[in-house]
Amino acid sequence: MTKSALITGITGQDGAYLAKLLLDKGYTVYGFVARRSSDSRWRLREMGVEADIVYLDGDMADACSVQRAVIQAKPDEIYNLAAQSFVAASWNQPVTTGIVDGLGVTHLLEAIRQFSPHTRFYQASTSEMFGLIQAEQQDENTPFYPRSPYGVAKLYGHWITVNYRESFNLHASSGILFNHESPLRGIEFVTRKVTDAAARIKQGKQQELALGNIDAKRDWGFAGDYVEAMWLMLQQDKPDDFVVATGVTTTVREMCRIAFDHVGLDYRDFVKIDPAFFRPAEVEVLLGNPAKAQRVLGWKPKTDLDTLIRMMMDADMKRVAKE
Ligand code: NAP
Ligand code: G4F
Repeated sequence: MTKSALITGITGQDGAYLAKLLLDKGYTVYGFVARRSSDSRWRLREMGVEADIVYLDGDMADACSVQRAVIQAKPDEIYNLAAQSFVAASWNQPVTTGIVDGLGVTHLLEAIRQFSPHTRFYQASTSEMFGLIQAEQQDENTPFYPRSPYGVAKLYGHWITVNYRESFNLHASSGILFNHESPLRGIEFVTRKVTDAAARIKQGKQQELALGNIDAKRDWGFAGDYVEAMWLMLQQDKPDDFVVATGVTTTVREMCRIAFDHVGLDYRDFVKIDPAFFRPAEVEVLLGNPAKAQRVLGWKPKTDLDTLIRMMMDADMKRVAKE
């Protein structure tokens, strides 16, 4: 029988990759979409799936709309990807971030508990919950120490997912995903900011690139690989929490080198450090241990950072040339 899934945050990077993955598997896909004044479906068009989705409108801050969507879809699976996901913005919008990324999770879990308890639930948790890291390599047992309103809100979302699993026996799993990128990544995140700028500089449309802390280290993977891990979590008999990462960490500086190198430029000639891009509290380094995901889910990342950055550079070179 055809399975069905409801994806919140379907218009985001991961939503677009996940929608394509599920449609390719034969799912009926419902997309929970917030009303915006301008087009937000461009990623779904890029993936060629815009017309294949059943859209349900609402907002994670609005419990009534969340409840209505769950009742209308009564799906086999819900993937909660909706969030104010930009860490830097969370200091300027701490309350919205708390409501959408934190309480919004309860809106969904409560709707599932009351109206659709058979539904399996995936929560988009994050390595930002590790923040000021308490172990050199972070796994499912590493204590959390969030460093931003975003990290704090996500930690609430994570624990309420665990709590509803334990309290009400829901099939609710949490993916603690480390940074993952793609040509569909938002332009404000550092990898896309760099690949877009390198393409513009190469094509004479920009002169320099202002960045913040380029000594920060991240464990970067490819979004297309990571949505497979989300799906695998909901195919298990037992719900659980899983770290999804590559197990390799790299500085922003080295990522710049790879991107500029790909178009024959030296990043040192163009990157300027601007204090405006430093954060009130920084997560200096993240490095995940995906051993449990590999052992239980049979998941492994397929794309290394070099390949990922080259893929993003190629896409940005083409897009900038067309502008
Ligand atoms: P993204 O591109 O920023 O997408 C976020 C999505 O959430 C968009 O569809 C956005 O809609 C939607 N959204 C925001 N506020 C909403 C609201 N109030 N009501 C309903 N929808 C709302 O994020 P992403 O990179 O795909 O990440 C997906 C999820 O994984 C997020 O929860 C993020 O926090 C988490 N995560 C991401 C990473 C990563 O490295 N990418 C790592 C760990 C965890 P609009 O398009 O209309 O704005
Ligand atoms: O690309 P970023 O903005 O991503 P960040 O903060 O790691 O968050 C992303 O990954 C999380 C998973 O760990 C997700 F939960 C979250 O939703 C999001 O997807 O910044 C990466 C690093 C930071 O250390 C930042 O300080 O790059 C550093 N950086 C240096 N200069 C910069 C810049 N980041 C941005 N965005 N812009 C800069 O100019």
